[in-house]
Amino acid sequence: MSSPLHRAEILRRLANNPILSARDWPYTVNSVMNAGATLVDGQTVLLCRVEDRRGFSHLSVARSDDGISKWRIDPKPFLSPSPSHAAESWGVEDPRVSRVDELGAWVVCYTSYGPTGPSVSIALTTDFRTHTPLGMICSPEDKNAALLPRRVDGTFVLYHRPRTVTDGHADIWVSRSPDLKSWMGPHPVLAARPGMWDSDRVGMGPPPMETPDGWLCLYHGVRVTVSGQIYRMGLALIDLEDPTRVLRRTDEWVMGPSEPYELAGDVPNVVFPCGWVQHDNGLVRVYYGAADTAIAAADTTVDEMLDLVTSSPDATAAGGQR
Ligand code: BMA
Repeated sequence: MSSPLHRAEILRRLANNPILSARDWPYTVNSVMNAGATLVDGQTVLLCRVEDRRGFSHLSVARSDDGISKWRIDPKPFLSPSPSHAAESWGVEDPRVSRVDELGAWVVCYTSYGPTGPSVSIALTTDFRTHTPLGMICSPEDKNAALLPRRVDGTFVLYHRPRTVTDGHADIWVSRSPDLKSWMGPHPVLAARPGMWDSDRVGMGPPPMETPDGWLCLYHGVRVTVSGQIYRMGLALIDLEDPTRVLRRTDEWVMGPSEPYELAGDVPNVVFPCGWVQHDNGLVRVYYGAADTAIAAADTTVDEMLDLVTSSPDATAAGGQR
């Protein structure tokens, strides 16, 4: 029951969730999940992770006029594992899509997965029909990469999640590049918080969104419990001029698994955001993977997210990293 003591949810699930699942696909697949998202000529384009029934993933395009329904799904994958690239012989996963006006293109950051572990690769596209691979940019183990949509202080900025320690927890780091080929860093940015809902691992969700208050970030956090892992989402705000400096971070999660399609599936208890689309009227639609089985969406606004994150604890006391 709601009472004045219950806070309203800022991410409101669509009534027809999940909006895409394996049964919508024009060919036989196991599951669809974790989609990057963007607008192309007013249409919503999702770049979906599609897992086939061998267990390997590829990336496929789905388009919709309203971003909710009547999805047109391409009959062939947009990006499949490269046969000449052993590091992705187990598939390509979890794309984040950034529109980079300077390049007149979208940059797709995705996880290449193979026997050596997950690594980060990038590709360019101008039409979501063909792509130009730019290769692996972060060696194993590394994943959850998302590029800012513009340079900061002359360099491109990539958030990613290397596995740097042996105790199991993993944090968000940042690397910078003058040309998307050579990379400097990484530098630690946002850490898992012992004892909290994001105590074990954190990873950037969609490419951070530029706002007057800072780069608005939606990230996933993982807690390992005796009955398995729980994936939830939180918000953070990063300094516009210093991409290593976290200004604010919500103490509480902003969305956790609670609906049947999030609680049950190939991997129960997972909400995993990789894409969001900002509309002219201030609406932001977040696309997330539900239980590694389907794609769901939730609506919010930039103002609501900023109100919440700017009233969250000051993170700069911890040296701008939390
Ligand atoms: C992460 C990634 C995601 C997946 C999540 C939950 O490590 O592999 O693709 O959604 O685990 O299984």
